[in-house]
Amino acid sequence: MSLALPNGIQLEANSGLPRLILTTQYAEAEVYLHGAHVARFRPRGASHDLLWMSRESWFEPGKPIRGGVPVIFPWFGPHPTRPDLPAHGFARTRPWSLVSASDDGDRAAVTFSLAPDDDSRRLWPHAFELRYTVEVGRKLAMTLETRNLSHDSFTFEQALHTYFTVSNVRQIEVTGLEGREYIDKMDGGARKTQQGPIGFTGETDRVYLNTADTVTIRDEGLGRAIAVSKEGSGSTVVWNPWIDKARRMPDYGDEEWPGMVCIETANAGENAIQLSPGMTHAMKAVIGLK
Ligand code: TA6
Repeated sequence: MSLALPNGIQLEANSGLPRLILTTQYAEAEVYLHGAHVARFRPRGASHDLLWMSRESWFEPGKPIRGGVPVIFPWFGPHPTRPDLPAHGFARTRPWSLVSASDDGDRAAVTFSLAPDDDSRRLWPHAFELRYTVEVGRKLAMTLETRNLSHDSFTFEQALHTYFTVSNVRQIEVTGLEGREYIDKMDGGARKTQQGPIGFTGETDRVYLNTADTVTIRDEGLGRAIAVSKEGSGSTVVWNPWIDKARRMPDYGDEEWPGMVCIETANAGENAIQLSPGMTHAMKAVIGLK
C-alpha cells in the first residue's frame, strides 16, 4: 500500500488479512481491506465493542467475515434467479482499494473503492464504482456511494449488514419501527405491520420497508442503548438466527446466537435502487451509544 497513513491510522499486515486500526480520542475501530469490512467499533470507556464478531468467523480471501459490517451489493439475500451464486452479492468478498485516509484527532476516516473485475462482470454485467467512507469519532459513520458508469440504468440492492453485540437477545427491545410494514421471512414472506417494540422469541428475519427511521437497541443487560440512524436507505433488516440456524452455519458458533442482533441499513426488495447513467446514490448508516 503506497498511501501515507496519518498517525491515528495504522496498517496491520503482518498476519492474515490486512487491516487498518483507526484510533481517535473518542473511539477505536478496525477495518479490513477485504470487503472494506468494519470489524470493530468501540467507543472509549465502553464495556463491550458495539459490533459483534463470531469466534468462528473466516478471515480468508473469497469468504465473508461473520460479524461487524458486511457490505452487501448488488443483490440482497439469495440471487433472485441463480441459487448457485453467492448470497448477498460479491462486494463483501472482494479486496477493496484504499483511496484516502485522514485523521484530525477527533475523527479518523478512510475511503475505499471497488470497481468491476472479470469475475464480477460474469455475475453482474454493469459498469459501476463503489466508494465507501468509514468515519470514526464519537459515532461510527459509514457511507456507501454507488456510481453508474454505464450508458444504461441499472437496479441494485445493498445493505450495511451490521452485527451488534447484546447481552441476551431474549432480553433486549428494538424500537423505532412501530407501525412499519415488514416482510416476515419466517412466515413465508408474509407482509405484516409492526406492533410495538420488537422482542425476540425465536429465529427472526424481517425486512422492514419504506422506513427512514432511527432504530434503537435497548439493552438493559449491558446498561446501554445503541442508536442506528440512516440516510438514503428505505429498508431496515432485523435478524437473529436463533438455535437451529446458528447450528447450520459453519462460521457461527452454536452457542453464540444470544449475544448478537443484526440491524441492517439497506435498500432491498421493493426499495431496490434504480440508478440512471452517470448518477450516484449514497446510503449512510450512523451508529453510536445513546
Ligand atoms: O440479513 C438477514 C439474512 O438475509 C438472513 O436471511 C441470513 O441469511 C443472514 O442474512 C446471513 O446471511 P449470510 O449469507 O451472511 O450467511
